[in-house]
Amino acid sequence: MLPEYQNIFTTVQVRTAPEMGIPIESEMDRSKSATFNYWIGKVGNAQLGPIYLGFLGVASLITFTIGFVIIGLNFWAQVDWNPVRFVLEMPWLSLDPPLPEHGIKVMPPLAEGGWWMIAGFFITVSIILWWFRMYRRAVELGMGLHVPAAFAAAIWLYLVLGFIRPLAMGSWSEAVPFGILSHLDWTNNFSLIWGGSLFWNPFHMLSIVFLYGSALLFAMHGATILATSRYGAEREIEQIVDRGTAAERGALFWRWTMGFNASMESIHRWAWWFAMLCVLTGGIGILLTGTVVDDWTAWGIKHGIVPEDASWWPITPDSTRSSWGQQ
Ligand code: 07D
Repeated sequence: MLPEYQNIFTTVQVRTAPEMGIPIESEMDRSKSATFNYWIGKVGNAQLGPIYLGFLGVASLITFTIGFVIIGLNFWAQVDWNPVRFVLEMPWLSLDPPLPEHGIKVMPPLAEGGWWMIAGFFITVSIILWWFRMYRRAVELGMGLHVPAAFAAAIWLYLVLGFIRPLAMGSWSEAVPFGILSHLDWTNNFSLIWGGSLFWNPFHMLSIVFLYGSALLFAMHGATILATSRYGAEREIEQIVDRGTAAERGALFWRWTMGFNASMESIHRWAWWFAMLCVLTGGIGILLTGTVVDDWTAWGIKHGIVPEDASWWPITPDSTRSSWGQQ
């Protein structure tokens, strides 16, 4: 069983004249050449390029670079422009949002959050320009708007975290810092400050359901397609219109193992909804925190979700089965 090839890595790579895509009106927006790369071919399509950039793409890359470099220079200044410390201390470096006393002032002093405002502005502009680029390419290629919709869902959570909620709270200091460990620290503190544990926020619960659900669906779908690719399942479009043995086999496998199966098309609909709902519910949960609900544990106790005696787990000889269980 094991020595048999199980299709884990791509073994066959196409080498031919590069596929240049359809003719477009603005030819100068698309790079002219394309090459093949062996290692890229191991994980995806071996062809590199041509890439379409156009105004939105170029503007997005420029604004992202400006924001990224501002963050980098601030980090570097924090280690006295020492390149070795810059690398070694990278995880601990941070560009923080404005101090609380500046509220939602448009331009606080540079060293007290001003640089964070400027970097955040450029990165946000970059993300929005990239969204428009995706939208335009999807329309021009005659596609549905599913990719820009999914990206917009992620941008919703991003904007709630860094813009909408701080605005609603009246202070940029509520926003997330730019930093590797500092943003984790922020996340941890957010959970502790607003009621001790974000777990009792029902939208955090929902967001986790869709996060874990996405991983489960991805595992099931990826595994099913790879396991039936020996019958051509990776040619998904043909399998949708002309099912043949691969799609039917995958469907049969799940019907036999769990009594129900997605269709070749519906599995992608599930995946799309799960991924979107993860960030949509997440954004709602964050936006409600501190604006509508300022203590999720108290909220949970009030609504019978959280036991008043939080020493329920782990069960020890001394612990009771919680006041919640006995109500
Ligand atoms: C963040 C936004 C979209 C991103 C975009 C990308 C660039 C790069 C580059 C600056 C991911 C733009 C960015 C292009 C810029 C430069 C250089 C998407 C994002 C557009 N939690 N938790 C979630 C779990 C706990 C907390 C979500 C699990 C604790 C807070 C998810 C556990 C505490 C927040 C999730 C757990 C806590 C979250 C994220 C377990 C303290 C959020 C979904 C098992 C640690 C966020 C409602 C996502 C949220 C969030 C999972 C525990 C705090 C479901 C599994 C109890 C403060 N948590 N969490 O896809 O939405 O993010 O909450 O313990 O803000 Mg949590």
